[in-house]
Amino acid sequence: MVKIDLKNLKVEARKEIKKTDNLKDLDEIFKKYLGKKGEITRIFNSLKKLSPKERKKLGEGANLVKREVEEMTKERAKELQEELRKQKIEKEKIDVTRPGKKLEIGHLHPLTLVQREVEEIFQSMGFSVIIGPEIETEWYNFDALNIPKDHPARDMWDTFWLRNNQKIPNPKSQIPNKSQILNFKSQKLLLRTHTSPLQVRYMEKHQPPLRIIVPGRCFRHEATDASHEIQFYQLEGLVVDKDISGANFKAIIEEFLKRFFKTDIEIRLRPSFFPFTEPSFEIDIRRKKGKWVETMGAGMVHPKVFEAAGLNPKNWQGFAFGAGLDRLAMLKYKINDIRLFYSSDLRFLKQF
Ligand code: FA5
Repeated sequence: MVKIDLKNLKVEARKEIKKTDNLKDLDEIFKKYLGKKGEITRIFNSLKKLSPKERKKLGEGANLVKREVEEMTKERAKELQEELRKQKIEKEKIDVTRPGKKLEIGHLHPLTLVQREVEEIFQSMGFSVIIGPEIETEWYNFDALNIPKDHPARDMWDTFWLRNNQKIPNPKSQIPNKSQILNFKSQKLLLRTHTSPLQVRYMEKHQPPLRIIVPGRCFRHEATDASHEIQFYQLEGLVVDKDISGANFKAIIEEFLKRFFKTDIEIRLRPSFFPFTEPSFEIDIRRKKGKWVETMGAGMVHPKVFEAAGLNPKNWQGFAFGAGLDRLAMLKYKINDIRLFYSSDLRFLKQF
């Protein structure tokens, strides 16, 4: 008879089961003892060769060891599963006391900040904020502002013209009647070169007295440099009433500049020419001892502009101005190149 040391087998199995640290190895150990060719299974298979007495003794002993190995494996499996669960929890644990990762949040563009600040100042002085189209007709951008075709003054505004298939009445093929001629307004499209078209657009629909500002993007087909861009922002201002003078303009602009710059700045008025104002002047601004920056065109509203808007120039007086918002921002933040605003350079933008 083969001597089988069941006690030793059990001790060995227990040692191995205890030592294992993962479920896969545990499964291997289980198979080593109780798999098809396992050590305990082999004992059972050998029983038939034994005498009934020996069979009973060894069978009972092997059964006991089998149950104990099964029991130990079950226990260890439970322990290993519990360890795995703990490890998983540990891994997924969130430490709410740890400092959070800073999220990158966008912020407003310096030109938007300046536009909002300017709007607030003028609103507190009783102005309404109006916006208008960036694509304009030739009529509103030029003709209605007393800048007729072929007039040299048009060259002041290098224009981006748009291709549009507007049917303009051809006097040769179709004789326009009198009202057609009177009502004819050029619908040729362009990118507005300034915000002044809104003067006429607004006065057509609103009876004075009125006080408006119009912030908006303008476009000019010109070479760029440190103070000129092909796109830039203007702020139009228009005040119309029965009795408005240049003194009103000066007071309002001085108040605005004082509140906007909050620091000592110098202003210089130069006589100038705009077809839609008479008299006209240009306003340059500089910070202490700095370079003069041409910032604003202005003047008293020309009678022709009132007429184009359907108002009687004998009844109304007004002043208008058009300031470069980019130039105001440059002066305020000491920026020496307008092109930085449109460069999308985060090193620049993050400073605001
Ligand atoms: C005008 O555009 C007139 N419409 C202003 C005006 C309005 C006069 C109402 C009278 C009454 P001007 O072309 O000078 O004028 O432009 C006005 C301001 O816009 C300039 O002083 C400047 O600050 C700004 N500006 C003009 N062109 C550019 C440009 N290419 N890049 C940046 N800013 C510009």
